[in-house]
Amino acid sequence: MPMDASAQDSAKNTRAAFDVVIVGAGFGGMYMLHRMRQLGLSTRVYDTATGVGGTWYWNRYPGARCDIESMQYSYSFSPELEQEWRWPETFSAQPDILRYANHVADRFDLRRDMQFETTVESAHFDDAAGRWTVKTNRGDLVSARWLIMATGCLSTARVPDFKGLESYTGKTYHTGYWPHEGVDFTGMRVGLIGTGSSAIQALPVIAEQAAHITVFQRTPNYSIPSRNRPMDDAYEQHWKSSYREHRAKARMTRNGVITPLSDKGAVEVDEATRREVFEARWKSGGTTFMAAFNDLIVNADSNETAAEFVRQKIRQIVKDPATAELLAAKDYPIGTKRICVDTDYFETFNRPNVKLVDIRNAPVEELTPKGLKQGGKDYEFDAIVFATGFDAMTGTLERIDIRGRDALALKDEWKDGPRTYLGMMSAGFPNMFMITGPQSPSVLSNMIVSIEQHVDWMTDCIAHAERNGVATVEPTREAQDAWNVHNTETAYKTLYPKAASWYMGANIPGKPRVFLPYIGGVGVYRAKCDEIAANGYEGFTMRRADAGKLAAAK
Ligand code: FAD
Ligand code: N01
Repeated sequence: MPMDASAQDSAKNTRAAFDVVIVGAGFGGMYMLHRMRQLGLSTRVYDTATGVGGTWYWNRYPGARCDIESMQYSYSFSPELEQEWRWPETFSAQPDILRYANHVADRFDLRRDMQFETTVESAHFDDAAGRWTVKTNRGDLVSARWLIMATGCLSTARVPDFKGLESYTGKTYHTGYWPHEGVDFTGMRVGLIGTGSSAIQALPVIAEQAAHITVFQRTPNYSIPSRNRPMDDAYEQHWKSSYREHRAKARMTRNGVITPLSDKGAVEVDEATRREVFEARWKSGGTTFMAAFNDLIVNADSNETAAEFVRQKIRQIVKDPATAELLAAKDYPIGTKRICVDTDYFETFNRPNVKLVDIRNAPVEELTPKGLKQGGKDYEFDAIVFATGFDAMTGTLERIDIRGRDALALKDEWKDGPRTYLGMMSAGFPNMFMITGPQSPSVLSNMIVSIEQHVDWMTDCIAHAERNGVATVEPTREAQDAWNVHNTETAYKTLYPKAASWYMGANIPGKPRVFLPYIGGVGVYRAKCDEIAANGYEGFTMRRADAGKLAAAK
């Protein structure tokens, strides 16, 4: 992994002033840096990691793979990059996406403005100066006019605070902080906790190596086979020959992905037709299963037909009926936790070295020196894998001591859930943008599409401010409140709030139960953001350095 030279000499920047500080060197931070350079702004990027890639740097667990097709999960900002890069598979594996991120960093010479192995600990806004003061764990104390949080939605992995965690003497791993050198599970007795997307991808691969693996499941998940395959040359050419049109189309879809979306509801057709449609989607594979009908996330009856179809598939695949029944999710609608995509997940439970343990009513009691105790039984493991997810969307931001006007703490402002305007800015925190922040489409979309949309919009806004002598940009409380109401109302028109998911903050004890992403759709959201900009940044207050208001909120 190429290491940034500047990481060695962070001391020289200890008191530097930049136009822009970006926190995070994933796809969001990388593209933002590229755009800020185009504006001629001096920029510094910090990341805790030793290299670029964010999610794809950290999540190196076996089987890690994208659930958006490779031709779509990639940057669109450079036609040359689009043409020259070749993806080996239809759904890219983590090492290929990380290679791509490194290629982009090289191609656009991004590393010279990046400082790795550096965690931003605090960011305080100085009202008088109209600047942010940013402190890192390496002693840097820098200031910037613009602060961009490119910190990611799923970047703070969480191990539940199991009693006795420290007493366990075997190896522990979290899928979100996987060792770079990989892990050889050969001959090991492994415990896997969690059955979300990460576990669903990791299990089949680990099971091939391990002597035995015990999977502890609290909630079963719906998963669709990915049908991943080597990239077909003709398919690649089809995309590359008209990338501009494809990208333009993807930007206006519901979730940033071009996928054949039915114009019919599931309950509008007869049972035989429905089965045929689901069967075809199951055969072609991937998240597109949820687009089989246009009402699956709003109509409980329609949703149930899709859920039951998947349950039947599980019953056909898994030979032991009791295990199949445990794996078949029944008490929340399909798709309201992120739909999973797998390669041989359910099939893996037919292996003699794999055992499923239902812990819904009998949680893990404690970790012990040799393993763990659950349901009154002691299990011994050489390694325990936590696939227990993330403190999503707000967790990473709230771990940084962010203080806006009058030392207002973001954590306090958000104690009942995030409060943002468009998921991009929060009132009281001038000049601080959040790429794919809470209450934006973010995790409900092809995230590269959403990242590019945010970065481009923010770049235009910053350019507008720079051109017009604007010192601070900040949303009004009224606009923010209206967006919060809209975000919640939109979510409650769907079935999503019915699941205890991380979208609702339900996976973190004590986290407020509010729907975190914006579900109105990528295309709708983009049009709204564009309209706001065209109307002179409606809902934002822009102040000149002399405190005169340039554009008041409407
Ligand atoms: P990230 O990639 O999360 O990067 C954020 C960076 O900020 C990290 O490198 C982190 O170290 C750094 N950072 C955070 N806080 C600090 C701090 N205080 N100081 C310094 N650095 C900090 N999305 C899809 O669209 N399709 C998929 O198939 C898909 N698969 C995924 C699979 C996994 C396992 C996970 C976890 C996520 C997946 N996602 C997927 C979502 C994925 O996070 C986004 O697609 C995208 O990579 C996010 O890029 P980002 O730059 O916004 O954030
Ligand atoms: O995390 P998760 P993830 N005791 O939160 C269980 C993206 N992603 O890393 O459901 C026992 O989904 C928890 O149980 P429950 C994608 O957006 C994409 O798998 O809360 N179990 C659950 O089973 C995804 O949604 C891909 O009851 C405990 C699991 O741990 C997001 O990242 C691949 C527990 C956590 O599942 C997060 O996925 C990977 C406890 N105390 C990730 N605490 C693709 O395929 C938690 N669990 C593209």
